[in-house]
Amino acid sequence: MVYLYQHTFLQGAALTIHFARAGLSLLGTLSAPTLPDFLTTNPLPNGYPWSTATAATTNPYEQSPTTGVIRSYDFTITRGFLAPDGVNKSVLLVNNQFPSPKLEANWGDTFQITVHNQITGPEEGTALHWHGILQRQTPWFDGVPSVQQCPIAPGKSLTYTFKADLYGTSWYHSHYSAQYAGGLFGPMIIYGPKNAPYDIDVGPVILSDWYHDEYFSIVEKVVGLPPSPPPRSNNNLINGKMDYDCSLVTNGQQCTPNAGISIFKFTAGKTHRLRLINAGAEGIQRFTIDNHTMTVIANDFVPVKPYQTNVVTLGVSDRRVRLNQILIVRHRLANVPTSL
Ligand SMILES: [Cu+2]
Repeated sequence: MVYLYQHTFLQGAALTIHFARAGLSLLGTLSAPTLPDFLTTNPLPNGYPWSTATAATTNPYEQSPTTGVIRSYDFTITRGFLAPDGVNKSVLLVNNQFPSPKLEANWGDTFQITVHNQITGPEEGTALHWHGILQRQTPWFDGVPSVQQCPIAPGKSLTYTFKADLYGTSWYHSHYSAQYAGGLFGPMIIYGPKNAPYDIDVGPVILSDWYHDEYFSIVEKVVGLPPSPPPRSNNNLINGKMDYDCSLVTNGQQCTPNAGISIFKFTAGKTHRLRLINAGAEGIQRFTIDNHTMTVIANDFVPVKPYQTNVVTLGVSDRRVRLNQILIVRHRLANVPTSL
């Protein structure tokens, strides 16, 4: 279990960002864009992509609008070397990024995501799972290999087409082996009706445990004979970044100290929405902000009656597959606005 108590929150002032690690996404930097209320490159009947539907009058699990708008993405998955916390290691990248790129749509749009498997050194199959999506009309695009699809073979491609039938914050990840513990995950934001007011959408805050060993060696240990419990993670990343004490590296891995932590910009007096995601393989996360109370407004893809708390617990283990897919679990998400 991993607990999280480290945050850096800055108000306004310009800062030097002291990491320059090609391949890391803009998430957790001052260049990360805030998010809109919804995407506007599409029809807006009655002022909204979803017309007159509201959180109070619609159960998205029973009905969703159909906008007819296609959101196309092109993903190329490769291996690369990256040092998210200063420790250089092999990771899986989408379009050369870690965490993988953000997916965005309005409620009722259709995602169309073409995935190219260019994983080499070694080659592996892959498949992407769109966490929380109902896939009512497209169960074959749920992305679990050997259940709904064959893995995408090395050098091959597959286009996933499915409706953004729920709204809120979620994520996607590889469902093949333990590839997502090797970095193959990214945020998925579906804009929908608000059930609580806020001023600024800060966007994804991805919490993830992090292993310096290769994911395949972890799988080998956990499913080997005799099986051993999952190893403890080495670190805990926020938006794919964290510092690490290089004196703890004993296996010869390259380590650069003070790699740099994620930075978020807040405006005093405004209410901010944080989209918390536990994208970890094993660790439960507890999220707090020193001296602040947060209001939880949604859990997974479900808007909830807002309630206040000073700690949000995000589990990864609602369901766990322990056959040949250790570290493949279901994950809880939360959307948290907080006033600063
Ligand atoms: Cu998932």
